[in-house]
Amino acid sequence: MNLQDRINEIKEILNKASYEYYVLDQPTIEDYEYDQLMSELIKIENEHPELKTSDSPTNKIGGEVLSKFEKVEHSSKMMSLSDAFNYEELKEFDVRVRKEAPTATYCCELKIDGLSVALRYENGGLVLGATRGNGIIGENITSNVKTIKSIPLKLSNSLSIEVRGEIFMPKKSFHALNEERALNEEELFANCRNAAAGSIRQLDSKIAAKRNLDAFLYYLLDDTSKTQVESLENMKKLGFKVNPYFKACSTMDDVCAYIEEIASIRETLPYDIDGIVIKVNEKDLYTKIGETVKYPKWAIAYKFPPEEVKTKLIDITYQVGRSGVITPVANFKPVFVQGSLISKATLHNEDYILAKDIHINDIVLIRKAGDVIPEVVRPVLEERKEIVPFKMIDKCPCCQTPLIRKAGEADYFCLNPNCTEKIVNRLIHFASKPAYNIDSLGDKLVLQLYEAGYLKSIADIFELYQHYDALITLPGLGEKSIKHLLEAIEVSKKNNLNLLLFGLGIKHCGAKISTLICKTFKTMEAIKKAEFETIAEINDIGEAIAYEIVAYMNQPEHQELLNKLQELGLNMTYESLEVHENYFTNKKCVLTGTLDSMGRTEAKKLIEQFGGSLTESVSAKTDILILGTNPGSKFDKAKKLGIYIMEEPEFLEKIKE
Ligand code: 0OX
Repeated sequence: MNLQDRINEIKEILNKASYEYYVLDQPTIEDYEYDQLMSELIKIENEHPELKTSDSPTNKIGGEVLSKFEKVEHSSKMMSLSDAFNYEELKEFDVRVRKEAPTATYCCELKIDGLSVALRYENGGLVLGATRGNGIIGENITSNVKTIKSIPLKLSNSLSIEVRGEIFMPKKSFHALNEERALNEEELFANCRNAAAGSIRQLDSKIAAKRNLDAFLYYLLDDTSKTQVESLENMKKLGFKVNPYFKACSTMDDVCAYIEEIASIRETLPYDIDGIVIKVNEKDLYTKIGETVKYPKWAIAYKFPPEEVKTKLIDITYQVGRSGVITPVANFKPVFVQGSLISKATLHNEDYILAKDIHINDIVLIRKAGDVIPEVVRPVLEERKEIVPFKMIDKCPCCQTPLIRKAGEADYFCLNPNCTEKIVNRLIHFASKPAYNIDSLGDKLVLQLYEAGYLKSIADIFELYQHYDALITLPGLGEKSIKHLLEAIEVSKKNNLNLLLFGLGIKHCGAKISTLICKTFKTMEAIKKAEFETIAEINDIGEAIAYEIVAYMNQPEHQELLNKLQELGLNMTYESLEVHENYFTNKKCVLTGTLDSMGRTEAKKLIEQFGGSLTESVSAKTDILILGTNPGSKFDKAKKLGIYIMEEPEFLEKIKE
């Protein structure tokens, strides 16, 4: 047998074995035999690279390392789905559909909680895998898609087709990955979807290959099937993995019964689903029913109500906020809620706890409000064995000062101006992202610098440079990190005035109000002198806010602080920033190296003008790494995390758009 014949033979066995194992879930050959054949093929391809083809099963191991993902235009718009949150909204959908197409029936599918992908095949070979992106332009993730075992690299027919579906990470792989990351002290993924998205965005396909991603396909373009059910059957025949739970339903009542059935087995599924997709089954009705710019009108996603999980309330602890407000916090036995592990939730105040009848040792229901913030729904009274009487604390948990609750207010306050937790939280708030946004000055560092005696007031931040020699000797810090910190502090001094006003932490003066005040008064000098009535007259600002601002500005210690900050060189004027939406809107950017055309401050200003942000360090949350000359370690980290790398010419082009 010549080499080419042997390659063909191995490929055929491996492709068949992969299909049987990963798509049909019916293994036919031993893992050992599979591995041996794979090794033989890798060896042949290494010795004869000219014989390696793009559909070789060795692609499943990964190998290609990209510097960035290229953009690709979709052959037709990749649409998303409009949502229904209850049966009422589903009935309304049904009425809308039947108005255009009275005879319509439905095909129900599981809504896989992953990320959409488009797969293009030419002459039977996989030539492109692309993310949805904005629906018109996505990113080319072909080398990573090729590592997904259930996605065929070659179809049995030499067809040129496009299929779309969902890439996901099975629950088991997600837990294993997070366990490994915990051991390596790496940031954990919040849920299966984030883990899948983080993995598919790896520029090194070898990393993606190790992440055990999987995919269900649900849409075949230019298909001649009469119904969606037929289309799914057709995709199965072509060798694609199709989720087995799809079901034809004639009426909305059948659809609701299907939803109930799936809801009852949801937890036992080996992958996360976040709802049910209901599509009109008859494809010839799609044109008649039509679509909006974003969604097809012939399909809808029913979203499951937020998951509520039982756990034991172990303790109620208390936090002292920057204003001195005392917030009780529920500490419960850690539980997974909608894919993330949580152990704490705010209990707001005494009245909230009393109204909800919450007691330590209760079994409580936890859910994520708005899908993000954990919340204690209620105690499970049927499971209560004893009542541990709840009594709100009467002394500050930090400084033991007796707490005050003003008449008509729900909150207790610690009024001690020297309360450590209060001061530290004030400093943390000042340096935080939404406020003065001092990049390297995170919560832990604020606390460390406070405890070491270098940071007591906001003004101290801007005098830290005087302690350079001492700071570099502090544990965990060194020349590099302190230089970095001092640079970030220096850069921040040019911040717009609204960030400074918000950073001061005046009661009721949040980010939006601060901007409104600055837009009206333009300078800190004018704000200091502003009269109660003038402030209260501003649209959206009432008397309560005006009172707090005037009261703050009238206190001699605050006047002293503001004068000091001015002396230290902080910007005290407001520059109106009309935010124009463009590519950078809501994007988190990091710059490494130097740009030829502008400095860091200018780049930051430009990005912020479009509603984006430029921060110091790369994390999984970074969207774009802007690559200047002589990049540092941020470049390697961004590559590892699969973050989009943007070179200077593209940056300039996108800024101009
Ligand atoms: C899913 C899923 C997503 C096709 C036409 C508009 C949306 N997450 O499981 N999308 C669709 O359908 C597309 N079906 C699904 N099952």
